[in-house]
Amino acid sequence: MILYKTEKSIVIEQDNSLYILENQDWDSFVNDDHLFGKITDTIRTLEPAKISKDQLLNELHAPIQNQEVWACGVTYYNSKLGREEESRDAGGGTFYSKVYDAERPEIFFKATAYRTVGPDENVRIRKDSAWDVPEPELTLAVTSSGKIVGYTIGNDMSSRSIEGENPLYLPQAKSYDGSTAVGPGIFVTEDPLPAETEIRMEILRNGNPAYSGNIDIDQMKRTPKELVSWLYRECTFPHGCLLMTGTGIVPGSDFTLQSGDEIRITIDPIGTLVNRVG
Ligand code: DO4
Ligand code: MG
Repeated sequence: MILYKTEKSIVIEQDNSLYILENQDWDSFVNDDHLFGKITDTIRTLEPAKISKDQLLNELHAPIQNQEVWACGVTYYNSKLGREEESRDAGGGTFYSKVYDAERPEIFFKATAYRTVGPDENVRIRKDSAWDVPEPELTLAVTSSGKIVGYTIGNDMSSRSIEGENPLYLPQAKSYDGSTAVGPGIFVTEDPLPAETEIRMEILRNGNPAYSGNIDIDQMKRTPKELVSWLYRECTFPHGCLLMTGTGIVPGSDFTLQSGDEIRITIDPIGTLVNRVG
């Protein structure tokens, strides 16, 4: 089942039917260790809504309210290679292979809802950056207690020129207005996603394919639970959080995003997150 957020309601999609919950607070609804069971019980009491999926898709907001977005880095071999390449001249190359092999993962603060956009909204590239990419990432919906109750799609927009100039510039490369996209909804399940779950990204420029890539989540070096346990060691999350699990899709060094590019990230069964570069 998938949970969507609109301006005034929460919408549940289950077996091709949509159910609308009015007057529900997103934070308290989602931050529940028994979310799957709660939704199952709730839709038993409701009639399917008479709106189409297309209508719903036009009204979607990012599935976030007071949650913080955190992100993990260098969790895929491709990301280690990409980071080593971009920071070679700056002498940062060895940090990335060390963190790839270390017990402690790289985890960084990415955004609040204020810097996050939802489906069909514009992401941004920084004006002081020359080399920019989207990072398509499986994103975990985690409760206050540290339980993973669902999955969404995240785009960890990144400035490779700023990150490559000096690893200490990471927060500026990663966190700025419009640097984060999540959605379209939260796929709620009690089971881990299958290992062969695929992340696909397509970038369209003037309607033509400019880049495409894909990776299976079993190429991730760490498990979602492991990443959550590191994040929750010394941080509490009163409303739960969203945790991006890192990218395994790294366009070649000749690729940089341009204004107007359309970024399409698909993870079945979550859906497709579409954003344009503003
Ligand atoms: O170390 C830089 C960030 C890497 C990252 O965001 C990723 O691997 O997804
Ligand atoms: Mg990333």
